[in-house]
Amino acid sequence: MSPVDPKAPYDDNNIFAKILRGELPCTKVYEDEWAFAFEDIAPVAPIHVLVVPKGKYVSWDDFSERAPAEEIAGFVRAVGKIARDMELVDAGYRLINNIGPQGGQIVPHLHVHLLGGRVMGPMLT
Ligand code: D5M
Repeated sequence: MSPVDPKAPYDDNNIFAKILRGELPCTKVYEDEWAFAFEDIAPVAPIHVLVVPKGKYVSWDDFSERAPAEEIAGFVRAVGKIARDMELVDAGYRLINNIGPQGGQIVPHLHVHLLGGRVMGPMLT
């Protein structure tokens, strides 16, 4: 897949849109009014979950500009709740949000990678 253009219009046929509509399978770990979370297909840590907003947003820029405050709060709270539910708070965990071509974003639906279950390296590359 090619890198995401963060300014491109939302593509209703992207993989995560299909997962949200139930058209593609996933291993679901959480769902509420604002967020949906499932296991990453290519995990890089013992716990590697993708958390996506239910709304149609490509990038963090798009989300922070267009989403109502209630939706932003709901999504952020969901990320925190998933970390608590997975008992990651004491050990710690890492959140990664790849945006656009230089950010390494491949799937054009905003998503947060939640990584846990091992010691992370000191720096991102
Ligand atoms: O990363 C996109 C991430 O999405 C990457 O870690 C693989 C993952 N992926 C791709 N397809 C699937 C399906 N079908 N299920 C679960 N996970 C998937 P980024 O570079 O941040 O855009």
